Amino acid sequence: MDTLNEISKYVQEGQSIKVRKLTISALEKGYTYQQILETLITAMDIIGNKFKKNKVYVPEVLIASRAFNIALDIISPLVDPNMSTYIGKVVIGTVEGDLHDIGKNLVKMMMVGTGFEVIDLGVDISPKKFVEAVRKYKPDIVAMSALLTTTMITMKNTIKLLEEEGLRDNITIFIGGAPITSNYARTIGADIYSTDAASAAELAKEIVSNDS
Ligand code: B1M
Repeated sequence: MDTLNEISKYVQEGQSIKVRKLTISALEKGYTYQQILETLITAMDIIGNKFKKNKVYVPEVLIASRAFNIALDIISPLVDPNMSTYIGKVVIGTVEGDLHDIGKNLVKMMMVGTGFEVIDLGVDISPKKFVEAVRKYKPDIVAMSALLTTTMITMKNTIKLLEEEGLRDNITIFIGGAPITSNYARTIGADIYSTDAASAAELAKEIVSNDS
């Protein structure tokens, strides 16, 4: 079995230590971070489909996700921009009640790679915490991720609170995640929406470039 197939197998099995070693070894062997990333995403897709069909359960998915995030941490520095390419600041988080962070972490990685400074608030972020972060960091973009239909509403509540606090006008609100649609984004007054991490970074770059 080649290294990428092994990474896929051990991500699916949630074997973090093996995934860490194999990711480092794959880089040493000359595999690119893109090849490793594709492998990780495919492995998560396989786990996701098994989860949907009740062939695996939350604990298995959780340990697979940990293994995924460990590998992502190893490859992330490879997409760091050099300082001269800095294009703006993003505050990102997964909304309150939602613990899914793989998609958010991918968006963060791609945005960093595009030249953004990204402040990652983590998961389960309330409207109040987003507001505090906007006051503290003064970002160009607030990026929110949601994977549950039940937590999408927090995006709307966050926008509302930013408006009430007089902070809405100077920032771009970017939302995404599997249940989000362009129609939903429009309805709640978000500025941009995207379906995947790569286009998220490109769109964010376009927005900031048009503003300057
Ligand atoms: Co959860 N889960 N989960 N889960 N989980 C889903 C989302 C689900 C669809 C599974 C299913 O098929 N039934 C379902 C949601 C149903 C719904 O609401 N419609 C579900 C459920 C129900 C639950 C629990 C309620 C299960 C339970 O406890 N009974 C529970 C809720 C916990 C909570 O959050 N409060 C739960 C728990 C978990 C784990 C903790 C076990 C784990 C998360 C671990 C972690 O993230 N660290 C987990 C996982 C991994 C999944 C699945 C299998 C995979 C999600 C994922 O990481 N995909 C998921 C099923 C599935 O999607 N097939 C599922 C890979 C990732 C790369 O894709 O996150 O979509 P994604 O991100 C994409 C795009 O959406 C986009 O870019 C990314 C890549 O290009 N994107 C953005 C994401 N954020 C963006 C932001 C942007 C722009 C683009 O701009 C800001």
